[in-house]
Amino acid sequence: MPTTHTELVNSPTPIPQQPTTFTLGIRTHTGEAVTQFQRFQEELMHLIIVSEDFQVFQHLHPRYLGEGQFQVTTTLPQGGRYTLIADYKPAGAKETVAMLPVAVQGTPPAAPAPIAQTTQVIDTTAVELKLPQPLKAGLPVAVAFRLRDASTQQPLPDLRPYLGEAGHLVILRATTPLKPSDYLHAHALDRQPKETIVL
Ligand SMILES: [Cu+2]
Repeated sequence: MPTTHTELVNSPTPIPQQPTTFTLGIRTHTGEAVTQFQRFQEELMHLIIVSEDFQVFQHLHPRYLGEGQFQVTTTLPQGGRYTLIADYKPAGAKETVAMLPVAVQGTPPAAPAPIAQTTQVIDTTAVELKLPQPLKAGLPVAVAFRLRDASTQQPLPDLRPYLGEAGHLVILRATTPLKPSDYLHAHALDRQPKETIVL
């Protein structure tokens, strides 16, 4: 059981391709605002926004307003159902993950078929996923990503840590509605980035 309660204070109805402001309030179960938070991965709150079909994924850092409230403005590209995943650490308590459903006006376009290849090109970077097989539930697994320049196939010369880590990995179970146990956030084993990042 989380020790805090997370809610959307301003319950907006987002419109696709228009900025929306989300205000999140963190309270204790007796209703008082939680006002002390511990920074982790350099931020007080990490907010993942993901569409139900996984076509939209954002990782944002809401601004702390005081009195237990965080605020962020973002633009969601298409209609449909989304989940806001708020990840934060109240001072002296465990990391807390809260799922907040949000509906964006309109319906999403049909999602493309899931990607089956283990290499994807993102901008100019080729990212290759290396997963040991078979995967077994309940056992630790090393997930590796090899990063190369997509045109030259050479290692990237200028990788730097981001938010204090060489790599951040978010894994979500494809299910509706998402629960905190369907969300996993891991970091690279090594602090210094290199060609292959293992998490
Ligand atoms: Cu973050």
